[in-house]
Amino acid sequence: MSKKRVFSGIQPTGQIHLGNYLGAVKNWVDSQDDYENIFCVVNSHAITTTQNPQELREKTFELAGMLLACGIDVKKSNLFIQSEIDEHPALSWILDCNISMGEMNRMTQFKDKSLKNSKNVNVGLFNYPALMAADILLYQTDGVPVGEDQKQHLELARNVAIKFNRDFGECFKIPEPMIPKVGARVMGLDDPDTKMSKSAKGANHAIFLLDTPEEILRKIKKAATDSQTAIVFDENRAGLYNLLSIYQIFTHQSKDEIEKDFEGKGYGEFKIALADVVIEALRPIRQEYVRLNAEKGYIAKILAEGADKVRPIARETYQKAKELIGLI
Ligand code: ATP
Ligand code: LTN
Repeated sequence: MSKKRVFSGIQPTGQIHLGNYLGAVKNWVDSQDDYENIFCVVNSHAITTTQNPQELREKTFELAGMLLACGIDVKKSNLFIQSEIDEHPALSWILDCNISMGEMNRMTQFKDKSLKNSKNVNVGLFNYPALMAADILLYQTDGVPVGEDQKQHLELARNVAIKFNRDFGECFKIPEPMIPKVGARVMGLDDPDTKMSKSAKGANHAIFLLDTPEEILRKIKKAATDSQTAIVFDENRAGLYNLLSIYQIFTHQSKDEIEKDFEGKGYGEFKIALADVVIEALRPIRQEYVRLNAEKGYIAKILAEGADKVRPIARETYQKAKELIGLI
């Protein structure tokens, strides 16, 4: 039986952090054997917010290197740059013409991002979910591994696919969201009520995958908790809950085991244990990143090969959509 296909994307908008890693990238890596995998550096999405052109180019290759360092294996997965395949914006236009203003207006990420980028609220930012739907639908995707924050966008992708298939004839597979049970929403260390984000300011907000051991320890020591003492999983104690969830993912222990190990111990001791676990998990990624980054030509070759492999799938779907809608 052939494997199901997964597709996911990540923007080259800044340094990749523990939220991106635990919510998405780690799951891509861990399930590479189970699926046919397509992963994409979505640089066209990145220009919905202001970018410096030269920096964007660099960050695109750096992010691809980072994904390889995290364990994306090109023998098992295709990795490519979104802008290398013209069918993404082309299909996005057809989808635009099949999404109502009302549905697009409900997207909460647009509201959040337009508040954060009030000087540059452009039409692309509003249309962002249509381009994301095109990314997914072009590849006849079965599953989309993402963090919790992308749930609403995936629902829109499903809805537009269902509507198109109904109105014009069978064209797109209806994709299923794949959202992890733990790690789907890693919160900011300085403010456990907001999700960890690349764009948030604050020196202690996020742990980046390239942080040094010293930086990781410092940030975890400073992480916001509360005035209680017991180390237990309690969703009402958001700061501690966030730290415990990170610990749980890296140690693969059950909640009971973790609570038992820290019985009678304080925040200080738990934070040091957590920092140790995170430092050791990220150490090989950082080392591999440094090694790979010295080989820019290698990364460019991987990306070109990835695009060449998936392009025929995108072309076939786009051609079908065009025909069904009467564009040729
Ligand atoms: P940010 O808001 O941090 O700038 P973003 O929203 O631009 O990031 P991407 O970098 O495109 O997001 O996200 C890549 C993947 O990481 C997506 O699957 C997204 O759901 C996931 N992700 C982003 N932030 C978190 C988080 N705090 N917790 C879990 N998953 C996350
Ligand atoms: N919007 C996503 C990034 C993204 C994506 C995709 C994720 C763009 N296209 C297709 C999954 C599938 C985000 O995380 N901000």
